[in-house]
Amino acid sequence: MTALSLLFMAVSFALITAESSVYFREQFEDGDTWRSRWVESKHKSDYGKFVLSAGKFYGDAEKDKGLQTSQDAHFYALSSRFADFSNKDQPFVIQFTVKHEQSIDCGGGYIKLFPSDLKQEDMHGDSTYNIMFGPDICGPGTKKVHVIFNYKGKNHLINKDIRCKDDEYTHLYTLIVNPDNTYEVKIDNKKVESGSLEEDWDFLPPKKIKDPEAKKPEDWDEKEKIDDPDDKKPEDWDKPENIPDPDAKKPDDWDDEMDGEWEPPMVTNPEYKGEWKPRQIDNPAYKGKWVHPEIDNPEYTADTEIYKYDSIGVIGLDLWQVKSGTIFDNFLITNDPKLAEEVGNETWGATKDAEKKMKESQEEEERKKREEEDKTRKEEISTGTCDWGTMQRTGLMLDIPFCCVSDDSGRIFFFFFVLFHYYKPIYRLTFFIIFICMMSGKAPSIFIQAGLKGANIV
Ligand SMILES: *[C@@H]1O[C@H](CO)[C@@H](O)[C@H](O)[C@H]1NC(C)=O
Ligand SMILES: [Ca+2]
Repeated sequence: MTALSLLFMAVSFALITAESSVYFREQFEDGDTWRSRWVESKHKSDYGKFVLSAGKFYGDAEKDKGLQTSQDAHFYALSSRFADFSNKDQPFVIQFTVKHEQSIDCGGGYIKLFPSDLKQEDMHGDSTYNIMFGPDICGPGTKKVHVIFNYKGKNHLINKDIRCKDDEYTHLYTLIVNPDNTYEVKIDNKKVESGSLEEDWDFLPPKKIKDPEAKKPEDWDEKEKIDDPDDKKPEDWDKPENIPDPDAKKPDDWDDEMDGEWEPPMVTNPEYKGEWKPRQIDNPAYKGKWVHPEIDNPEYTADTEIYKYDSIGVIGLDLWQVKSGTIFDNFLITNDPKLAEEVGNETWGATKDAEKKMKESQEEEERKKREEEDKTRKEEISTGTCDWGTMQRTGLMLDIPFCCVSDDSGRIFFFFFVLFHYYKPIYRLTFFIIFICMMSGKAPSIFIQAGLKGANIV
């Protein structure tokens, strides 16, 4: 064989091993057709509905469409099937995007991967899954990325704390599981955690345990220092802590008969030395800290295939959301981390900046509108424009100018109420008019009621 053909073989072998498989890819780019690929569970009758939406702001009106939860305080259970495969001897990557545009308070943003024997119509919270992965938020206390593996029938949570994103933008979540039993978690195509499956989950019992036979010998001396037996308390050590003040003098006008026997006040004794403690010396019998000897754990059996699942065939969204609005998109399951990174760049990476821009310009517009409204409101008030709508909007009783109250207590109460609760220079005009009204005092007190209602007091 020539060197060239050897090289050729090596190259084609590399190409073959580097060949990537995509087991599942879903980007919701064909309108309502996704409904034929995703199955809603009927385990409960009132699961929340997913709708196809790019949300309130997005980078691309079409590409950013994904599955959005649409009903508050609902469970969701939707899944999609793909050709069954095993991740034996190859990397495994699950990746998707999540956007909590509703500024989520409590709700899941994770996916579950099921073995292909899952009955999709009956999928529910207790259905057996292989892997659960993705963000979970509930209040300020829970903001984490779940990485749960089912190992020999039991679900195991990761021992590490991986913080998830809690803003309102789209984020890319990636989990890579390698056949050498290592893993990596990425958010927005950046590694946030990695390590070994065996170390970061409690799949296996510990390798070593403390020898149950071993006991610390009774005479094992663990004291590093002891009292010096030669050190004796000096005879003159003990002195009282407080003594009568030697400088104190009995006052001249002290009358023993009237005032009782005179006693000098007590002061701290300068010669007081405190409690005597013997000097410390090295313990000649010290043997060092006793270390409990360890033995191989008889319960431990190494497993080189912790990572492996024989059957992966369904991806599901099995969630609870208090405030709905989360959008899931760009699902990808592959054996090629590089491809996943590329796809991540082409999807999330391509639209994230435009998405941010759109949200920021919406916020800017919102702010301008609010300012504009504030301005008109102030103008309305200062020019004395008064209609029922303005009154309700401002909470200030602009019909006051017309409500020349007749009843005394109501008038006074009302005047002070307005003064204390709404005093701003801009309202001086109103105060002035109220004052005039009070002086002329004509209208019925029903106006007071109306005014209070306007201010949301009653
Ligand atoms: C994805 O994008 C990042 C940032 O632009 C870049 O560094 C990286 O090489 C890209 N990855 C791939 C596989 O194209
Ligand atoms: Ca999409």
